[in-house]
Amino acid sequence: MSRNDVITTSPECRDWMTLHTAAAMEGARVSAFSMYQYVEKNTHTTQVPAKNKKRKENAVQLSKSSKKPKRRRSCVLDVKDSKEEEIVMKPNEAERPLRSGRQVEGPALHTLLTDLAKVHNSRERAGKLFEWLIHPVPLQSFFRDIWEKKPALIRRHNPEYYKGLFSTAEFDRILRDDDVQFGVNLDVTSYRNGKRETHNPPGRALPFTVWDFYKNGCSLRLLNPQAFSITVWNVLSILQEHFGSMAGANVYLTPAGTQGFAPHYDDIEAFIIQLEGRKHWRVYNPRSEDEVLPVASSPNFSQSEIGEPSLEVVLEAGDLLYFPRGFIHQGDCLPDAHSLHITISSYQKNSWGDLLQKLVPAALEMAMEEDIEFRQGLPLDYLTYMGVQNSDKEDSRKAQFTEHLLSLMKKLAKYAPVDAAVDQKAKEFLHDCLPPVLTPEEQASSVYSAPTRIEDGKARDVTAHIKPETKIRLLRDGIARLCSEGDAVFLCHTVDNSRVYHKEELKSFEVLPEHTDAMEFLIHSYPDFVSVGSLPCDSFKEKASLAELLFERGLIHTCEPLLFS
Ligand SMILES: O=C(O)CCC(=O)C(=O)O
Ligand SMILES: [Mn+2]
Repeated sequence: MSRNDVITTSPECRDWMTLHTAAAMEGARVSAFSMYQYVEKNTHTTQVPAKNKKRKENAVQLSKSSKKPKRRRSCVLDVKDSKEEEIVMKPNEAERPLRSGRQVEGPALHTLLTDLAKVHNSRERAGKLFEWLIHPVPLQSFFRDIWEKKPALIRRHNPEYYKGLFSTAEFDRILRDDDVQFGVNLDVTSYRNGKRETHNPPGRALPFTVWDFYKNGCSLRLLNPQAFSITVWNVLSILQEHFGSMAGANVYLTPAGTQGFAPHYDDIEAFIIQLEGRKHWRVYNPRSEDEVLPVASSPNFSQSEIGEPSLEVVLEAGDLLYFPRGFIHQGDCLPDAHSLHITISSYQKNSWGDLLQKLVPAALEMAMEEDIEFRQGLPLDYLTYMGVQNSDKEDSRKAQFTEHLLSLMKKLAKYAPVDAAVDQKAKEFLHDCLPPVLTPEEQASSVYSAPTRIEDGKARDVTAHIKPETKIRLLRDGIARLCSEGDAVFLCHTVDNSRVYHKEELKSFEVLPEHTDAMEFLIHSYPDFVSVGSLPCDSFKEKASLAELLFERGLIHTCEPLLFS
């Protein structure tokens, strides 16, 4: 370990370490000395199995590197320790609290969400919520220095910081009140003596059984807490707008002195939020370039496959640990404390490569349609000199073949329908999105507060009075998008999505030609309210019919509550 790799702890931390080390040493399972240190160990090499030779040779003259990844120095930020703040914060990027007053102690979550509900622009609201999550690291430096690059620990010394997000009591309430199914919504797991097991019985996860598993040392993973907890739903539905990519979550409850999962890496950016108790975490750098920002999660690893951790820490309630996809991790509970954490995730399949996966086939389709060179036949004999079985053969035709192929690939770029491919990504995102949790104001000024149309078994005529001066806007910035399908234009939206991932199809409806300009105008006007009269349609009838349609579908709200009669 080089001298620079050691990040010193604050004096408070060292006292705390001494105090707790003795307690930890009594525990049989955990290495007490390493447990309470913040240490970076980057000098260890881990053996990676040799790659399949043929796989490399299959690439068209493109060599694939299997180099060790660059050293990644994780970030430790102790909010009480100004020296460590300097690791990630420039002096002029000082604290930017959401609210005035004390800065280290964030406002309780419910107060924060109430305050955020008053933020006029939903995108700004999303940014502020993310700022709160990673506070006091400024947004800009997080995305510049940490995101997708290295782990970061924010040690807060404030067990209340994330209070209200989720709790063991809420877990119990959910098991009692909701239809939680083993294997679908809840996993019961253990990792003992290097063996990872799942213990899910069939059927509904009733608390009586679930807590018995827990008592016997099993971990519990609640797979989609957003479906059961309004707060988690609210937080994720706001954050997804900041990421422009689905925000998901899992909750993990682990009994004292146990571990529930084997070492592994995930295919998402992970924000581990410690809610209750403590957990000892070990995080390991990706083992090779191939495993940096991987496209899929790993299998379970054995301890001998992963080398030494680059970050080892005990998370306390209120702390945040971030690591990018590809960083192997494992967490275990100390003998004297249980742990409850929620992992908020994003950026699954949201890379340039994922966009290219949409773009390249579409470009090829266009090129084949428009360019005869792409339709000309392959050489009669190309199978005799190309392909893996001929890879060691010397043949002058090979160079000619690859050269022509590369010239076509270059040409392909000219046909790339970039906007259409981005729209494909956008549609997938809209489908992945959680529906918005409406603020009281949004609720009061949208269709959800429209008067009932049924009285004493009789349907009533209720008319919404949409006038030229009625001011409207989309409910949220990210809830709808215009997409073209052949000659037709559709409005895809999130408002009817389910809290359960992909339970519903992507929702959309066709936008009439006389409404498309107005729809675009409305989308681009956000966050401003615009009067119905200002919509670019030929007649007020057309303007009002679009406003009515969007209101009825719950996509817009009005500046002032509408009048009905
Ligand atoms: O808590 C654990 O044992 C594992 C949790 C985990 O893998 C995660 O949060 O991504
Ligand atoms: Mn994980």
